[in-house]
Amino acid sequence: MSASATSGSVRQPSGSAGSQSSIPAITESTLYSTTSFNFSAGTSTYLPLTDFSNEQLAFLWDQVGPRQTAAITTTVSPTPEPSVFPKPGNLHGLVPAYLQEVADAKLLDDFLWGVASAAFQVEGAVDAEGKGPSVWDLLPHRWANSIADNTTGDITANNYYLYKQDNARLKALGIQSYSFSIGWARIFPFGRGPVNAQGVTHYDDLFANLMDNDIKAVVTLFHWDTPLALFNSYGAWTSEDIVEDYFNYAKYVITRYDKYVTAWYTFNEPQYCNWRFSTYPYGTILPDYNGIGVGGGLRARFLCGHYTLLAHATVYKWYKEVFGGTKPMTHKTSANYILPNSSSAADAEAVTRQYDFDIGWFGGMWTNGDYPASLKSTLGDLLPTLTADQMALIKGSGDFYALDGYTANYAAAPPNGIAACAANRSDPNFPECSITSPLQPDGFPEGPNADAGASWLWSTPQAIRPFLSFITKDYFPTVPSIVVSEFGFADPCEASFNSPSQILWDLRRADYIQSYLDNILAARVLDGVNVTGAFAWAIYDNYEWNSGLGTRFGLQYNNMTSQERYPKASMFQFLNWFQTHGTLGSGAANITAPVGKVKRESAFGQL
Ligand code: GBH
Repeated sequence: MSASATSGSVRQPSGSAGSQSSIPAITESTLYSTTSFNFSAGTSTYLPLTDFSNEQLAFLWDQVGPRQTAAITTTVSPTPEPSVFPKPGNLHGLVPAYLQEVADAKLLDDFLWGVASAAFQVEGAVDAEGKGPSVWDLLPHRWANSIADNTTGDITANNYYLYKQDNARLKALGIQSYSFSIGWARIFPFGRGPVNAQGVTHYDDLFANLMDNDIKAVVTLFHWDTPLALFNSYGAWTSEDIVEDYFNYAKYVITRYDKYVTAWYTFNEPQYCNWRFSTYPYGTILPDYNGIGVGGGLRARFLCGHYTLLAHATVYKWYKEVFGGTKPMTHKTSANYILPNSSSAADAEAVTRQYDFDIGWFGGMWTNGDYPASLKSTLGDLLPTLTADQMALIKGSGDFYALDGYTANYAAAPPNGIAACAANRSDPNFPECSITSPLQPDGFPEGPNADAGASWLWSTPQAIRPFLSFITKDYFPTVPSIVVSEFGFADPCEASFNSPSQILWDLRRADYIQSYLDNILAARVLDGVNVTGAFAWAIYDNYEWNSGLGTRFGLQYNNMTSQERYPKASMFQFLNWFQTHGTLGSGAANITAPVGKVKRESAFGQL
């Protein structure tokens, strides 16, 4: 790979930034600070957010601590991709089709499909070109042992500089769409205030490059990387101030990039608000704000959810009614298929409660805008009340349902009973009051388990078919269409292998993908579910939150030292599926790999 200077290879911002152009830009990435961040002061009191100087930015980076820098720190011009990739052959072909009933079925051309990522997990370039820190830049540096392998996201896949090669690879593989997120603190280093022109230029060029490669952009505005300055100044998602700051950020991004975007997600998985918000180390490395206090998990969780919902709905309304946006917009939902552990009424209620807390909590757009009754009665004053105006805002604030549905669970009522649990905030199973398990009622695992760093994940690809029906026909009958916005698998111990030859034949992931996609297709053509898209997580190995770099979800192996990517067998499984049932993008390389099904003819003659 050859590196070329950023200034020569990056396009200048084009198009109008509207009224935003009067906002002063941060011009320099050179960081300097004459003061050091004082942890004891910072965790006992709020830090006012009135100073948007470079020095103040450096002060924020002091809070994070020393960062790592990649070997490559300028945008790399792509080299040609192979016209044929190394791929599975005749001695172990791809996993055969699971569902003969849909073996010949085709998707419509407008089916949206591709691979997914998120800014923090793939970009690296942690403090490059004027970016501000996000809370996820802070945590791995300062929260001792919070990351399984004690790695940081400072470099990860270095996509910030390698995106041109990455996009060329997507094109060569024939992938139609790329689902990725924008880093809020790249555009607004302080979360609000001045726009960082260099960060904007980066995304300008990313969008332009995707267009040049005929890859559709599916964009998430927020995937958990909250600007750290907003934590320092008011506690981020526990304060209603976040709604306005998020709104301003969203307006900026949407105004600038709407013309390049095929579908918008306001938020990734608010269920994990906003990824372990309620368990952040308050009072030690983050301020103990708003009287929520250390251990105030539930209050933080539901306040965060509340402001997330309001922020989502505020952006949606503006997008449709003021901006006049026509692209489909929604938020992504994290939820898994739930089966009752027995035929008892109590276990059936446990299933319903689990769904209420997973998908009902953020499902107001498909109902009257309110929280489910079970949440209101169980949580009491832990759940903020929605006013009539807020409910009206939330109701209808989505154009389609986006499901990140990876796995399944069995649910049982707790031994002391649901009523006793729901009445007691100290009960270990409060507030769901349902106990979930990956074990079948007979004790056998529901499917093969993933890597230990994703112990929640079990390969249960057949669950997606009834789940899609359940969501769209039973739980939210008003849903017009549904996209599986993430699904994927982490093969056990992949990170402990040290050569591509051991890594590339990722059988569990390949098997999961084939069966999962077959079941999506069956939901569509046999069950009549209007499922209109599917995105595999992930484009390549990346930074898996608390599991760090040691748990891998990629359909491409990424060598984190050389930053070379290699498609795994699962990638060819994925591409083969869309070649069979849909369409691959123009300009694709020859990606055809043999399927290991029993045929009359094979490479070895009659079988
Ligand atoms: C997705 O979440 C995320 O959107 C994506 O960023 C992530 O990389 C991908 O999954 C793979 O994990 O640690 O036991 O508390 C999927 C939903 C939410 C499932 C957090 C795991 C933590 C379980 N995930 N959850 S636990």
